Amino acid sequence: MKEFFNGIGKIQYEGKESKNDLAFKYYNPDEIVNGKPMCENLRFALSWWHTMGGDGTDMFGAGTTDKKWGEADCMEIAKAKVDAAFEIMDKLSIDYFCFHDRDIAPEADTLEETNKRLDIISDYIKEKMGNKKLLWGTANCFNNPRYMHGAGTAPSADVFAFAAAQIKKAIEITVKLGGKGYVFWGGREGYETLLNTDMKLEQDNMARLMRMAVDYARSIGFDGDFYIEPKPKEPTKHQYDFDTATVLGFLRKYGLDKDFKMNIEANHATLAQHTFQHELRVARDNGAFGSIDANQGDPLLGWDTDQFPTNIYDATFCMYEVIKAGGFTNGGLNFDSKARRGSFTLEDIFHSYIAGMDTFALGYKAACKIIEDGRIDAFVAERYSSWNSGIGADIINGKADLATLEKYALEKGDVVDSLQSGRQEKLEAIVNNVLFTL
Ligand code: XUL
Ligand code: CO
Repeated sequence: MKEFFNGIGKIQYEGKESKNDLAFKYYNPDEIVNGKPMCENLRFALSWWHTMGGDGTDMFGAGTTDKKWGEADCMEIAKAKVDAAFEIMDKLSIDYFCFHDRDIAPEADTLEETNKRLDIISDYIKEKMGNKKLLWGTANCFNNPRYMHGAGTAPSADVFAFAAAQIKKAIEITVKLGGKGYVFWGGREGYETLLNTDMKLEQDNMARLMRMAVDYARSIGFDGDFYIEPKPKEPTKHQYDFDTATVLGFLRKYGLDKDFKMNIEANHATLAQHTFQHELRVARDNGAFGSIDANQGDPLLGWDTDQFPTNIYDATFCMYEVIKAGGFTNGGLNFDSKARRGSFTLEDIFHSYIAGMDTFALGYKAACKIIEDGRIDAFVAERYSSWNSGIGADIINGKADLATLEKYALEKGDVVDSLQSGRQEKLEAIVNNVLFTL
């Protein structure tokens, strides 16, 4: 078997004192934290599109990294890609992977031939998987020109039908490979101008497609989770899956809320002018937390840079939400991230993943320690303690109405004296204190 990354061995955990760039400083897959090995708490996944396909091409220039993997025809290249992907996963101790249909097998001239290619490559993946698992699969319904006006929200019924056929096949492959998740990300499901758009019909149709997908997947034995991955814009000016709150409204309107959870992506949250933690909190509070696309944007750029996550605070607050949501069930941390265009060598793949995995290992430990320390949670509980008894409990239990509250307020007089400081700076200092005594 050809080795693609000569000179790079299995990445070992060497601890925080290590100066070996090709070693984990914080991520120790077998270390028990919070009652489980770190690998089970974090469930890291490789993204096929960025890692195996992304060659650094951007709007202003050609690729900078050779990601061809093979020399012969396109199917030999697709197989070589599989070999290289599993070598990366083995060497980095990554247990899961995610893909779009078109990442694993290139589109042919006809749908029939494209599907044959998918059969061949998914058989090959199945053979090679060993102990690796598919976190989720999805269909790329945004790249081909036929989807220029959308797929499930296309004005053309023929395009909708084609997308449905593509999604059917992507679900079949996901099930065949034992995937526990299936993602809808609506890259072109939105509009550029309302002058040419029947927004209601488009959204009704998207819901129809999702219902068909759920019904079909369940009928062939898919017992995993469906996810919607919110993103407000890019490539489309306005995308219907704007953010988690918007998606929840959509799911409830169409009776899909029992079938879908969220796949929250950090850089999509920031594009929606939210924090990553905000999106996770909205999902958690609504029982809709599912999975994570881990990455980060650049605060000075307004687009989806998909950088590998290195911000410890963001990772900490993310993992705090994940722990409070009860941890991952079918979901995990998929690195929907790419090395910078200037980080063009194959070795940079390893540096990038090591940086991201170490960041989340640290973030996980920090989140556990914040919870164990208890000061933050205790402060929040105390801040809302007026709801536990007296008038607060009466309001919550439905025993109060406007008339009883008016009577209460008239008797009580002004309540400004009952206010307490929000202590934001104190709490931020507690977080720093916990982080830097890890
Ligand atoms: C695009 C994006 C996608 C989805 C899967 O911004 O995040 O790669 O994760 O289609
Ligand atoms: Co994503």
